[in-house]
Amino acid sequence: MQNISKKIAFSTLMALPMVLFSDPFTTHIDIHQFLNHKERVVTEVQNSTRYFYRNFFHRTPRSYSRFKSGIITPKRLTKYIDNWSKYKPRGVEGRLVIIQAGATSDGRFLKSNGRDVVTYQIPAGGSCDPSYVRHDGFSNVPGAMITGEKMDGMINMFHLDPKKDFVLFAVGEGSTSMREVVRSAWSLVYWGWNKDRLAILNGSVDYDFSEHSGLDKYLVDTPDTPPAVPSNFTMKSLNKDRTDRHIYIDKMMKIASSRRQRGYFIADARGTDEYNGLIKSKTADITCGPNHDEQCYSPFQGHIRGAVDFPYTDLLVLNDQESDVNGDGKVDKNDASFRFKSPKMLKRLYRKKGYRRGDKVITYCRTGRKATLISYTSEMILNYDVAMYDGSWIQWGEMANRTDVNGSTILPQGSRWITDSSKYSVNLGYTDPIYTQSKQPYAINESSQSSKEIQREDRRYLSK
Ligand SMILES: [Ca+2]
Repeated sequence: MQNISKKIAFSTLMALPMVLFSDPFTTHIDIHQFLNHKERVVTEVQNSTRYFYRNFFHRTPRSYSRFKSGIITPKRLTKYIDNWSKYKPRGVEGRLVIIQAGATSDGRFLKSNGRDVVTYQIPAGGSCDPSYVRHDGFSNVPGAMITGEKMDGMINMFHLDPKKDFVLFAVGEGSTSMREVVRSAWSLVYWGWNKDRLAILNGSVDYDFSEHSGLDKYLVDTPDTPPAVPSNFTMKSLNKDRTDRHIYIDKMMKIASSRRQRGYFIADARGTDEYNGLIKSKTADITCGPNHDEQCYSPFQGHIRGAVDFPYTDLLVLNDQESDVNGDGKVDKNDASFRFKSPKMLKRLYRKKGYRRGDKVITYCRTGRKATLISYTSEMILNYDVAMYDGSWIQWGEMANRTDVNGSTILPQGSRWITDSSKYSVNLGYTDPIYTQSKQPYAINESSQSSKEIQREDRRYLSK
């Protein structure tokens, strides 16, 4: 025991100079900066300290077979299903609630036992609704994080006890609903769900439980029916505020325009062509043009200054097909596992993209779905500090001093919210004519001083 304490004390001592003086935050702090930017420095020291503690007590396992939450293997899941009370992670009191997005290609679901393991189905599209909009105080954010009320509605639909139950999300088939499933899991993280009681099945049910795998005995034809009457739980009872996992356009502009962006690793999850501004970023709606029946595009393309090209598919294994899991008569990339790469490979991938130890990961994509895979990986697998710019390109790419085909000016010249300048964006390309939703649907409040209203509202909800 004494030896261990000595070892810990020694390691702490050795690590202390690192916390105080090492990158990414504190290398170039001199006394003037310290006096001028005391608050910033304090935050940065706090960040470094938090990073140190996160990583001192947490070591990412090399293989997913050791994960009991966050992301789990089919083998772990079969143990959970076979004998939940025996194999459940320590400290979990409640049930295993499996939420499967869509059936497998032959219409099947993970089996339950009607007692402490239940399986509910959600539509393959998950909880994702791009027409869901919230206002951040400056403009609308299409497809924003759901409100606390909606979150509570979701947990109560399935009687999820936020203080007891373990929730496992599983994708029925292929990769298409992966984004929505991870977004759902991320919403639980954001609203404070205990991370030790949350997981995603690594790979689709189709792949993991195919006949080929020998695990198809864990599949049944019908999922459980959700209770008829909703329960009355609330995420407020967890007393956990993780609203800092999302940032908004004002903060993103500050980070984008800061000179060296030291301490940030900004990941653009959309795809290389969108990153390079080579293809037009579409919005979900077909309400543009003079007759309001044309595809909407963002007025300009490119990426946020300092962001790296980090397509979310880079996180996944897309070439390990072994058998015809989707039953279309051929074995091709659509039969791949879509599993997450191993933690070791992910770490290497982040490093290759430019992540440096202690960086805060900032993620975005077009609507905030693809980017959640990077957010989730950072938070739940690698234990990196992460925040998501939820507005993403659907908001960012709109904020120009341009006139759309309907004759409306989006932002007036000189507005502090204009993002199509080299100060904020790179690889600028323009859509012409501008098929955009323009000012009205975005409800731009140009004179707004900040864009923190969603965060404020969510904090108010949690403290009520
Ligand atoms: Ca196939």
